[in-house]
Amino acid sequence: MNNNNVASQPFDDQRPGTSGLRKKVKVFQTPHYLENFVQAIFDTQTDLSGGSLVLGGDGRFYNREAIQIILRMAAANGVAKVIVGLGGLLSTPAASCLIRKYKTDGGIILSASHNPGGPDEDFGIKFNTPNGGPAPESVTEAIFSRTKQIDAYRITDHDDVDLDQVGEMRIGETLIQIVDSVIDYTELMADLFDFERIHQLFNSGAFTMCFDAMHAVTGPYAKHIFEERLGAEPGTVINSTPKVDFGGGHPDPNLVHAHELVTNTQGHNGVDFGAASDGDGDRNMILGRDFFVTPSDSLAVITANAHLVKGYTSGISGVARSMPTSQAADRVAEKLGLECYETPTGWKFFGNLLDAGKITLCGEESFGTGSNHIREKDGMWAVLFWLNLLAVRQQSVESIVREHWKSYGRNYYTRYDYEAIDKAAAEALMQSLGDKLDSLVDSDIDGYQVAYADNFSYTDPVDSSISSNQGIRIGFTDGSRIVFRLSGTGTQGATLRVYLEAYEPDPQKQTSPTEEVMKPLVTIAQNLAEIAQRTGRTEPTVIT
Ligand code: G16
Repeated sequence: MNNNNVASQPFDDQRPGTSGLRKKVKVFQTPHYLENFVQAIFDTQTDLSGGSLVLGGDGRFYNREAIQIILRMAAANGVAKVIVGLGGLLSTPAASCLIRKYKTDGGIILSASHNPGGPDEDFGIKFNTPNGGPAPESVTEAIFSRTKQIDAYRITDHDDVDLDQVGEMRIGETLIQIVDSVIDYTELMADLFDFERIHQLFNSGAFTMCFDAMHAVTGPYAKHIFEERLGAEPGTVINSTPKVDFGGGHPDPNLVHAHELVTNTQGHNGVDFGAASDGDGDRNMILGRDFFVTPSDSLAVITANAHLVKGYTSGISGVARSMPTSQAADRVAEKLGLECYETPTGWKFFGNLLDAGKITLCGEESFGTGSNHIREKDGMWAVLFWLNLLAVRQQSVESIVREHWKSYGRNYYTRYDYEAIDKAAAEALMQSLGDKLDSLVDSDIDGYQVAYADNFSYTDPVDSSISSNQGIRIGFTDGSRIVFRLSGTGTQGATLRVYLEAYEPDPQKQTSPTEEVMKPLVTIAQNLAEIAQRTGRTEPTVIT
């Protein structure tokens, strides 16, 4: 076995975005591209030499090839042990679970999350630190700096490892353990949730569910947990076989892309409970019969009801939400006397708060919810939380949410995405909006009084690091809000996200359709940002 030092040259586009480095597969297949980035991880995360690593991905096209390359590089870089998911598969939450459980020096997760997969689609890679969470900006910036200087990487000559058998093998001195992460992950879930009670709910014969794995990584986890452990009817989990191209679909659990699931929840024969997860299993969507729970509301309901769920009965320390997420959770926190933190978009910003015990629960409008059990958002966890809640409260999803609105008011919410727009035009749009902010404060726009207008900047309460330029917020005196941001996960041009929120405290007025309530705010947002003039788009690509 030879360790080779392969000469290379830096690529200038390897700065990780909101969640790791995401590019088209073709870019990752460029000679030395993946290798350079991985070498930058090994060069900057020096504990990995002589240490241990978790490795796996969401199963998308190029997952297996990338794993073989990384294993050979791990061996050449002196990693003592690599724990790999069976078949190269690890959901992002399961990877976080393994890193924490086996106390490794970090993990490499291969995923482009909810983005489509296939030879012409997306791939991604990210490093998670020993707490199990996405690397903070200090680490991703160090990795990026290294990619700009790199001139060689180390790789061992070795045949491909068999990823499809649980067991152990070696590449030189490096021990490779292939594990079935479904077992470790299920154990963690069984600690947090009342599996017996959920089993009774399924056994009652009066409760039906559909879970859409979207041909992505949660299939094996969901089949095992829902159907084998909790007694849900066979067939409860649909699209359960992970595929390299996610069956040609877009593994994004929202009303647009999980249309099969949505149909299954509609009408008299609709199931009582519907849920879906994304490509790498960290996102979730929650549905009742003919009823959609916004991710922001889901976080608020979970926070308000945590005391009813096994792993959280002793209370929660605090809650956090990303800035564009609706303020529904803030209202619950206020009532419960809890701290509620507002962080920039990106799960990595919750890590310090969780590690310091300042929060127990956190969530994002982008279909992410989680707790201190790991350091990633966790799709299956959110679904199990709702199942446990339904089993305890013996009410429908809709009645739980409507009761919640009665107590706390309703935060209507919607997001408009303008995908793949010209990058320069998107940046100019944000710049021009930013220039207007001072003049907007206290002004009246179409009858809405502006209370504040700023560019969000976050000072981490634990390490005092500052993240500025995190999105433009325009808040109105009636509690409604418009937020503008450019996405950090797209792989083509720029994606403009417009987040809209309106607050309705009066239960009599909480039944209006979201589109209707949002109309005036949509018009304000489109005019203020001059979206059509600057991007040529009169309609968003996706509304969620
Ligand atoms: C990632 C991040 C999330 C973020 C989402 C969208 O999720 O982990 O924190 O909310 O991207 O980010 P953006 O608005 O910048 O596209 P995932 O599920 O894609 O890893």
